[in-house]
Amino acid sequence: FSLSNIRRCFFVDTRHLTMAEAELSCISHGGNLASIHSSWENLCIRHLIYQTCRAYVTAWIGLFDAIQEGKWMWTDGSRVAYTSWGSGEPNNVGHGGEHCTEINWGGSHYWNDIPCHFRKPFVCARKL
Ligand SMILES: [Ca+2]
Ligand SMILES: [Ca+2]
Repeated sequence: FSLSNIRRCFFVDTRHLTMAEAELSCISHGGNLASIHSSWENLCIRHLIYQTCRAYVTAWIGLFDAIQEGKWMWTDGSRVAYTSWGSGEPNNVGHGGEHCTEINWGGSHYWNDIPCHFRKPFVCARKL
């Protein structure tokens, strides 16, 4: 689907990797971890995860604040204009902080910040 006239192809990888490993995998396929810029895109990506995994499993997206706490950035360099944090998130409460983001938090449309070394499936996006 398209975003601001930028067409992108999305794909879900079901391997459980750390956020950095997931991003490097997306890069090796010519993309980045998915950035999300509207509730519509959030919905579409959740649908794609459901189609692939038969459940709304939690998965990495490309949002991180590892460079400076509270300064959220997308790995593809796009501007952070939309977020869907769950209630009380991002809370940065994990041991060593929480600087990476999972989608489908609680099986719902919310996001949660979690430690980047956790292993999760992930969603890549590549510009067409
Ligand atoms: Ca953080
Ligand atoms: Ca959190």
